Amino acid sequence: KWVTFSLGKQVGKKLFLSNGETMTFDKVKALCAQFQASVATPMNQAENTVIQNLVKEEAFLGITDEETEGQFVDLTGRRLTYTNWNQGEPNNADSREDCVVLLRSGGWNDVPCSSSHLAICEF
Ligand code: GN1
Ligand code: CA
Repeated sequence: KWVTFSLGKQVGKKLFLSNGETMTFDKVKALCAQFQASVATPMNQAENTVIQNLVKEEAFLGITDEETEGQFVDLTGRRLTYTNWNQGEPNNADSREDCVVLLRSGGWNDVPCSSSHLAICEF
């Protein structure tokens, strides 16, 4: 099936692309992997702002604490050197929030990985 990445923006050497579709976190990972890409993971404020301005809805980031509760890592397992948690987050609401979305405000919120949010890949 053809995938059309209709939204994109380059920042430094990184390219963020979205097909504008919402899906569960596993599906976002699979979509990006299909193109040898990863799930969007802002490494600094400039990248965070680019993602925030690229889209009009909450988008998954390539960050989880599925392995160890409370210890958020990127998809290569590395601890984060940049975070932008919204006030009061991460709160692991209902003890089931192991994935992360970028809110419209640019802040981050942990949410269930089974929820559906916008897919953004980074190349
Ligand atoms: C949402 O719906 P509520 O208030 O229980 C959100 C949480 C946030 C919280 C912030 C599924 O939880 O992740 O931490 O708002 N839940 C979902 O107030 O997005
Ligand atoms: Ca939360």
